[in-house]
Amino acid sequence: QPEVITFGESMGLFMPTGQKGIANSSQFEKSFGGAETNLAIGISRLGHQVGWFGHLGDEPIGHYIFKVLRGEGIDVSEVKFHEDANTGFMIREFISGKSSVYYYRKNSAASLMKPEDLNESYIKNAKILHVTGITPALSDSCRETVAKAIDIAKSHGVKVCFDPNLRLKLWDIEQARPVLLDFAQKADIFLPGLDELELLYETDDFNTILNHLKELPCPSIIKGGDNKTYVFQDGNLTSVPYFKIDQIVDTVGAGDGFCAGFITGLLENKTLEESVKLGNLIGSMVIQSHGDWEALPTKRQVEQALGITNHIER
Ligand code: KDG
Repeated sequence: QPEVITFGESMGLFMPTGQKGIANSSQFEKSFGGAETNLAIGISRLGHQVGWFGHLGDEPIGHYIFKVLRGEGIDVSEVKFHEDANTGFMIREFISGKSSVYYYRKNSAASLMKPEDLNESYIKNAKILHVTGITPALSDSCRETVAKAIDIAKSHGVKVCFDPNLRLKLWDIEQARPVLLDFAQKADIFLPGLDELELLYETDDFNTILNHLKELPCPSIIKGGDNKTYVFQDGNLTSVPYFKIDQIVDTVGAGDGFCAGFITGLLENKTLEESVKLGNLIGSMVIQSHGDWEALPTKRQVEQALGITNHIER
């Protein structure tokens, strides 16, 4: 039985292999990504039982994602395949140090998810349900599915972690704001980025943001502020510095890696600050490599990075 359950859309990911952008490249690397599958892979590699579900197309990309997730040790027993809808995909390019993502996910299999698909007995036995603000942006039925999953979790005492993961290519801030703030209000842990809070609360004044967060009934973990992650609980603000790294290669997936480390900390009964430290470490490892989830470390790699065990080269 998974300790953590998460769900959402996972998509094929194609990236030009060389330095050329999408339009001029003739070779592309194939992978896949999705905030929730990135998180699930991260938690599984750190040694915990995790389940992911979502809808995939009954075609090669859907099968490929399913097999990799199963190979990573993730419980995929609740995944559904569609014969009449495809897995979404995205193409991502890096030009002059900037990444741009183009989505091909309208009417994807994942967007057809609906509340009736949820298996209450599957969710109720978990310790944590992790949801993101990407899923409610996909369709009305996806938004209702997230709302129902949160209700199910809460009625069974399953903790809800919520990462707003604001994607302005999927909906505009006016549409997103009421939905994301409603989910934040229901969460047991809110995991926003500082840039997202500035948009959600329409201010770049940190104190004003904290005043808004004070109204939420749960702690907020604020990612991405000035090389540190903030913990804001019961009006108290603390912070945990980022790990120093030599070179940032690709920041996509860092937030999901952070959440994977943070949630693993919670599962291991660490304090919020200790959990954030693990989250920061995982995030710092993800950004040193291309791809959303490939560089997520195993438990042993984390112990080596922290100097708890030695790395023997040969
Ligand atoms: O956090 C990384 C995700 O943004 C990426 O994997 C793709 O889930 C994704 C999305 O919808 O943007």
